[in-house]
Amino acid sequence: MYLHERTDELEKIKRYDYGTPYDTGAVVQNIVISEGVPEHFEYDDVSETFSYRLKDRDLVFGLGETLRGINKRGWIYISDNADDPSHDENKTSLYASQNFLLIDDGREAFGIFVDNPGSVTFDIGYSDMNVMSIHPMYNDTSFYVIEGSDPLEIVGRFRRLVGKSYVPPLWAFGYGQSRWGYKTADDIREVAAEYKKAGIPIDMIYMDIDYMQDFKDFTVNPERFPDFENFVSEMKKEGIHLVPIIDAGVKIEDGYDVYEEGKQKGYFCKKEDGTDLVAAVWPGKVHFPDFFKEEVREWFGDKYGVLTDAGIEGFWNDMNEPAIFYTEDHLKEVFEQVKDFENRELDIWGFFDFKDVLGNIANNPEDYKRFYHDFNGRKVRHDRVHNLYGFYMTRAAGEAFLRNHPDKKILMFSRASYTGMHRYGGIWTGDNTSRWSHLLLNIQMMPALSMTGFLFSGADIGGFGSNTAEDLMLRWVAFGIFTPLFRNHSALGTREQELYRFKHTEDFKHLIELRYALIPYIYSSFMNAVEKDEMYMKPLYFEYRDVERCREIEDQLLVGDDIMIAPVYEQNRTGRNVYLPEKMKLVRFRSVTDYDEEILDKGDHHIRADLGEVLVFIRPGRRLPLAKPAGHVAELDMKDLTFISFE
Ligand code: MIG
Repeated sequence: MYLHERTDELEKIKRYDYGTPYDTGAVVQNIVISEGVPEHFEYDDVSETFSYRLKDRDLVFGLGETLRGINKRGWIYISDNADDPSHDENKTSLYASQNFLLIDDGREAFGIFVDNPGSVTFDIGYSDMNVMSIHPMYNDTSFYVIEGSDPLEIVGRFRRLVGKSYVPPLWAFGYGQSRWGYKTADDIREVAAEYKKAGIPIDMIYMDIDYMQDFKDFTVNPERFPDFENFVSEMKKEGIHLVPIIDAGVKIEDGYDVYEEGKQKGYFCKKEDGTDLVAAVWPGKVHFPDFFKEEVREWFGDKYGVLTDAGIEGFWNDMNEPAIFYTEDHLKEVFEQVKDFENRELDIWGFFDFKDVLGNIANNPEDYKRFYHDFNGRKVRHDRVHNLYGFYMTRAAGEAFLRNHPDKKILMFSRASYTGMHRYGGIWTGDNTSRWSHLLLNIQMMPALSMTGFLFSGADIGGFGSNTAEDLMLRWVAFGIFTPLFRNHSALGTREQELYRFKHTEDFKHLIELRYALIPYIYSSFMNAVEKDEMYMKPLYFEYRDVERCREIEDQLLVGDDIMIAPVYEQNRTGRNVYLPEKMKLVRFRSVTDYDEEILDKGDHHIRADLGEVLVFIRPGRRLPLAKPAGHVAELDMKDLTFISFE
């Protein structure tokens, strides 16, 4: 880029500072601070609220991992990373804070990025249908306004502001099987063997908390996983990468090296009085590493080496909002309160108060005020920078991978996130439920994740909580084959949902084979999005801004530059309505080799799609490459491609 072009480019981004903003690490460009009120907004000093009058035709996109639809109008969203497994439409927060929004009336568009790591409320026409108001809980904010002529240009500019997205190893584009409940090496061997028997391609099996010794990070239970290193290579010979989970909390246990070192070096988060916070998560009592300190990140990041030394090449970081079952201090208070209740005659209201005391122990907001970080020499109470915790845990890992394995890509994705983390890893969207509405939620969340740079992302396919059903699984997999992170995961105690357990094993095999055949397209579209700061999945509107109908299409997506998809996400359907913004070629896949093609005109169509079928629409002048399916990504011949084209 020429210098004058760069200068021009930077002039399209304006930054307004309030209070004393933190250097969160979200932004990688140096933007000079402008005076005055952010363009398009009014600012109220008293309530510390930014407000924008929504025009009738304004569409609002963004916020990454959030609930509801693609157009965010009509609800209130709060960036306040939360471990909440019930993703109902009436909730306001999930595990992520990706404070980028794009507002577009079809003629004029602009983006905003609110760089504030505390809680930020985005009221997008909830309190007043015609007003969008933005209120950070704590004033310390860098507020960016990004100008541009259309949504794609604005997204690109935002993405250059926050830096290049993380790229995983190629094999991570394969299919992965996960479940909370694989307890032994034999459990995992069985999953691998069953996939092989069914002829369903697979590249990863995930290891949930049960592989650890008493839920201690960077340990492996030697009874359940004897000779772990050999097991890792045995699986690798089978073409399978094992991907273990790492949790944020470090178990308090004498003799446990991670605890001992962290304690001795003062690496854990401290309370006001300087003692280490004691919380409880899966391991029982834990301390939380203070990932805000570079030294701590280095130390914790290097610990992943315990597992990479054994041949592990990928991880998922969990419970890093951080999730807190209880803190020791809060529990003490609760017991005191319970005693009070015991000594008084409980009327109905008293009973409800009592229930609240007991029911609000986990992830209690007051607990996030009980500890502090050492952040660039500043002592900061956790709640003011809460949304950075998961980012910095993942950053610890990502920085260590760069340091210790500079020539290698390591798979990494996290549950909690903040903008900037997209440079170090992807995300999965947390504990969804086996519901049809959550398949739609997955479809609608993906383009927002693409906007914010979290390109390597996906949901728990089939649903994490509650029991899945075979038809839901078929439809969800038929969509999941297009998401970069493609993982079937479920919770302990729910119906087992490994694909070989169902009756239509052949259909699942065909779907996963189709995914593998599509990897050349998926991977090159993904890399293109990384390199050019573009979106991997887009709402139709972003490419067909002049086609009126596309303003409201929330259940069809563009994948890369060449195709559109229209997943079926309702039960007992044999097809669905699809709107074509221009003439396209429909390819209805039953398998990689069994498909029919039809050219369809612009407009509305009802299109048949039976269980197990996948609808792909090729745009004019584009073509879809297909590889020959293989059992593992490493066996794919990325050069031996056939093409379905629409001239
Ligand atoms: O409290 O490790 O979102 O994927 O299976 C639950 C057990 C902890 C939450 C994660 C989920 C994982 C589960 N974890």
